[in-house]
Amino acid sequence: MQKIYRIFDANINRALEGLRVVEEIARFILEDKKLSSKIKGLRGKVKYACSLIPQQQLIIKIRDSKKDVGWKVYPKSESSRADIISIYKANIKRATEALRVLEEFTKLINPGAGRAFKDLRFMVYDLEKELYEEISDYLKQKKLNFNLYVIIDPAAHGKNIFKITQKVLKSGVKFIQYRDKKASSKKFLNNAQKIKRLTDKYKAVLIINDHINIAKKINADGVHIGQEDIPPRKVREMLGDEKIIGISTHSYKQACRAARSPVDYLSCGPIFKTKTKPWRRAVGLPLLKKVVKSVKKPIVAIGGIDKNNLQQVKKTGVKRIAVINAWRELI
Ligand code: 3NM
Repeated sequence: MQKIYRIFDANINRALEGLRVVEEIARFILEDKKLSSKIKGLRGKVKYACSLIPQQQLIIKIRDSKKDVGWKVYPKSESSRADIISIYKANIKRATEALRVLEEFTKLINPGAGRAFKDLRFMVYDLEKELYEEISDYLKQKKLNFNLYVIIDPAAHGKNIFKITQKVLKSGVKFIQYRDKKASSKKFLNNAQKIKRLTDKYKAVLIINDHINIAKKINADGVHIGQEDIPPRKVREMLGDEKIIGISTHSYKQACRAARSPVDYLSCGPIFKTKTKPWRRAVGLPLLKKVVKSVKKPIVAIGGIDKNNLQQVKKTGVKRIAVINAWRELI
C-alpha cells in the first residue's frame, strides 16, 4: 500500500504543478482573467478529488524524495524549452497524465475518487484545446507587430541574398520573407535553410513564399500564399494553428474573402506599379484605405512602395509595409 501512496503523492503534485504553470501563462502572459479563474477552479477541484483518497495522512508520511529513483533523472527534453508554447504543452500533458495515474490507482481503494479524476481529465482536455488556440494566437499577434516587412528575392537582389538578409536583419527588421519563383525545390530548401539560420540569430520571423512543405521542414514561422495557390483552409490543416499564414489580395472582394478565411494577415497590392509584377495594374491608395477601414486582420501594403511615396501610403492608416526593391532606403 505504501508504494501506491507514493504514486498518489507524486501525481497529486504533478497534476497541481502542471496546472499551476498553465495558470501562470493564462494569467501573466495572456492576461486572460476568465481562463485563469477557470484553471484556478480546476486546481480546486483536483484538490477536492484528492481529499476523497482514504488515509490522507499517509500521503505525506510516506514521502521520501531522496529515495525516488526519478529525482536525479533530468532528460535533455526537460532541460530547456524553446518557447512559451513548449512550456505549455509539457505542463498541460503533465496534468492530464497525472490525472490518469490518479484515476487508475484510486480505483484500487475508492472508485468514487477514480470517477472524479476521470471527469477532471476530460475538463483538462477541453482546456488544453482552448488554451492552445489562445496561446498560438497571442504568439502570432506578437510576431505580426511589425512596421516593415522585407521580402528577399533573388530576382531583385541577385546572388547577394544572404548578405542583404544579414544587412536587413542587422538594421532591426523583424519580419522577413524568402521568395523565389524560379528556384528548384532543392535550391529553394537550401537557401531557405541558410536564411532561417540568419533569422534565428536575429530573433526575426521568417515567412516562406509558396513552398508549404519547405516551410514545415525548416520550421519557418509561416507561409505567404497567392490567390491561385492551395486554399487557406487546406494550408491551415497542413501547418496547424501555431504558424502564420499570409495571403496576397488585389481587390476589395479578395480582401473581404481573406478576412473570413483562416489567414493571419493579408497583403493588399500592388499599390503602385512595380517592376516585380509588371503585368499587374496598380490598385491604388483608395482601395488600400477602404480595406484598412473595413478589414480587422493585419494588412500589409505592398507594391512599388519607396521613400518617396511612403508618407502617402501611411496616410491611409496602414501600419505595415512590405518591400522588395526599396529595402535599402527603408531599413
Ligand atoms: N506582391 P516591390 S506586389 C511580391 O500586389 C509582390 O501582391 C505584390 O516588390 C502584390 O516592393 C509585389 O519591389 C512586389 O515593388 C513588391
